[in-house]
Amino acid sequence: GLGDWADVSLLGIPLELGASEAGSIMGPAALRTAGLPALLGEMGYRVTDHGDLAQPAAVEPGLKDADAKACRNPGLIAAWTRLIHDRAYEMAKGGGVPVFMGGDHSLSMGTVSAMARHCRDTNRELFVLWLDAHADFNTPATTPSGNMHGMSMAFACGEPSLMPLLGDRPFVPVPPENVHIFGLRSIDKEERGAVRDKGIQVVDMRMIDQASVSILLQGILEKIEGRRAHLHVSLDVDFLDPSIAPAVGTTVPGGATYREAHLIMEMLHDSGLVGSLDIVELNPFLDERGRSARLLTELVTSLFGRTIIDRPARRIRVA
Ligand code: HAR
Ligand code: MN
Ligand code: MN
Ligand code: MN
Repeated sequence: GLGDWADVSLLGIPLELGASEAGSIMGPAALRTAGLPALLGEMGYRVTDHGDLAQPAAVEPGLKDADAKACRNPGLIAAWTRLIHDRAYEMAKGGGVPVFMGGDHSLSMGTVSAMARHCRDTNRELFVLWLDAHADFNTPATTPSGNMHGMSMAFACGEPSLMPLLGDRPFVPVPPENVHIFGLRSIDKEERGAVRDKGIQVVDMRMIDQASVSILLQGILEKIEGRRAHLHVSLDVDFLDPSIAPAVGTTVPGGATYREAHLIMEMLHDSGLVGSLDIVELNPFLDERGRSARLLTELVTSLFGRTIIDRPARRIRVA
């Protein structure tokens, strides 16, 4: 509840097996080097750093044979998904705001499913803000690449062919109408059909150009405000324009600017709705003198209430 606003729980998830390009295994280390835990501490939060998860051994993923063949590393992604889900669920139960430092976007199969389960336990509605150039709504049957980071939103919404990845954990799907993809500018043909048919809410880059981040995000927040809600924010580095955040394997031109990204974080802070955060796809091997890691760290401080000048205090609310 509101009382535990001051607690932040950090977890490093050094996972790169969901992507084709190696390097996001170093993401948590780069965010630590950029000073994320220390800065949150200096801002007055009680920060608990749970360290990095250790790579689990592969499990039998339980997918149909053809589906397992269509995916890269399904046995390891299944093992990671279960491990991440278990830890994220425990962190949510412990109170405070969990911040998951990735690692590629397949980690959100574990974090979002854990937040959905936690919300069911606590009688809250889960909303997801997916800040990403991509929809990540592929399935083993539609994936053009086999990369499972392109499937995590489909999993979280209950894609049947992916369900075995979670093993015996209770699966709670996110209602597709509660999912807001924001910043979309790269989507595969079949993914596009699925996003439309499921009723996923999409703000693409053209809409942002025409209507502004401010108006479009305000609309989403107004829909959520006043409900018993938990907003999970999943920040994919490729949401940002590659000119300001080059450290990602799947850059797409035409992304969010520096100020658009900060404004989103500032508005999210003021909403008091954010209950948990993923920072994903940071690939420090592709960075330029740490600038992407530093920008992400800055964005997180904006989400946690850093302002340019003094404003009336609003605190992040813990769902
Ligand atoms: N849509 C493509 C695929 O599924 C690319 C997905 C890239 N995903 C990420 N995360 N980088 O958003 O292969
Ligand atoms: Mn993504
Ligand atoms: Mn992406
Ligand atoms: Mn909670």
